[in-house]
Amino acid sequence: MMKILVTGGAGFIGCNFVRRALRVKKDWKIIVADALTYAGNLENLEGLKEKYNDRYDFIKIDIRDKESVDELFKKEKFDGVIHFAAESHVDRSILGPLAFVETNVLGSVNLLEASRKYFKSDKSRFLHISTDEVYGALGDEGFFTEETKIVPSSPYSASKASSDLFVLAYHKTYGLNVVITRCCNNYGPYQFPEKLIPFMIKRALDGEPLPVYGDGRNVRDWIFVDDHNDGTILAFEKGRAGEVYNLGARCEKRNIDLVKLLIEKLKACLKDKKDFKEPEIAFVKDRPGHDFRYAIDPSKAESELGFKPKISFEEGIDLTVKWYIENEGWWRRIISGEYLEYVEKQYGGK
Ligand code: NAD
Ligand code: TDX
Repeated sequence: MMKILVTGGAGFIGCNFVRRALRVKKDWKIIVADALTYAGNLENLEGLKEKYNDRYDFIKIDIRDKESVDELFKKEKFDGVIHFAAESHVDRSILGPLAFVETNVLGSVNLLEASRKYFKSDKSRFLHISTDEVYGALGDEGFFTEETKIVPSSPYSASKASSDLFVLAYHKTYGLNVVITRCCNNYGPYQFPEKLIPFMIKRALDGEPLPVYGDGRNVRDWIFVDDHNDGTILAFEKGRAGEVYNLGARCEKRNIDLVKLLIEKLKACLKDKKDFKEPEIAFVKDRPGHDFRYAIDPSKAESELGFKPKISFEEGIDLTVKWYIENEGWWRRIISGEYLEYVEKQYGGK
């Protein structure tokens, strides 16, 4: 049995990863380590202990706390770490960058230090989940490859880029067995309703206007979360030590087109509900430093790892819209006072 630590496993991508990995990797024991911040939710992992028993465990731990991290690594002797834990929302990083430095930089270095000292063997691997945002913005043309210069724009992406550099330094300096993946924008079930897709669905269901930043022409490259997670497993198992792999599904959309598509999908799903009214789109003040376009070239992951996304955008969006309609209780329960305060600060009651 391989003992794998999954940090941030109670968050959006992490919880989808844990469910998938427990199903397909029958020789893995997964220990989820998560601080349960506003974005982490134990409900996302419900039923796993009962179903997988001694192949699954959860431990509440803050990766900023070096002593607790050291203690965990000393005790468990991991065969691998898959590091999802992070502060992940760009707009929050603009309102308050420090939490991003503490978790994304310091927290990641705490994990690297513990891995270097207490990993079970030289074969134990540290997989760092990074983002295409470290490459900054593209114009109308071109794609991000693994050779693209790192020029992050936001405090969030600067903190992720910084942790990437530490991960690579631990490979060069200490010979730690590391791999980095950089994925494009994910969507799917369990995404916190602050990110574009679930935020717009929530607003539409609540009859509120949909705030599109700037002129809505910014482009994002989208991937269904399960496809990202299949790429994560491949990179963990087949990636070459010290290498970076871009993951993406070649699926660019302008924000405004995506928001209009979501309205159409919601209208189709809710056609029998008389109280659902078509929401208005409100063009609001642009995000400072808003990257114009992201577009991933995933050729290296395709050729070296055999990475191949399976879910089309049409299928993935249908599934996601349906999930948020059917799981209204889930997102209503996580919208706390803190969430309302954040929305007020970010959107000013609009
Ligand atoms: P998320 O915000 O939904 O979840 C983050 C998780 O990390 C939460 O469970 C939270 O409780 C936990 N966490 C935060 N601070 C912690 C701390 N100090 N100690 C322990 N746990 C802590 O994020 P997500 O969207 O699932 O993203 C997961 C990872 O994937 C992040 O590293 C992010 O940078 C990366 N990523 C995300 C996307 C995307 O589109 N969402 C795309 C590419 C890469
Ligand atoms: O209300 C909004 N209005 C709007 O126009 C929100 C929340 C977003 N947007 C725009 C900004 C972006 O161009 O939509 C696009 C997507 O925004 P987010 O969902 O905030 O994602 P993004 O900033 O692209 O970052 C995401 O992808 C890369 C994740 O949050 C990161 O964690 C990941 O690394």
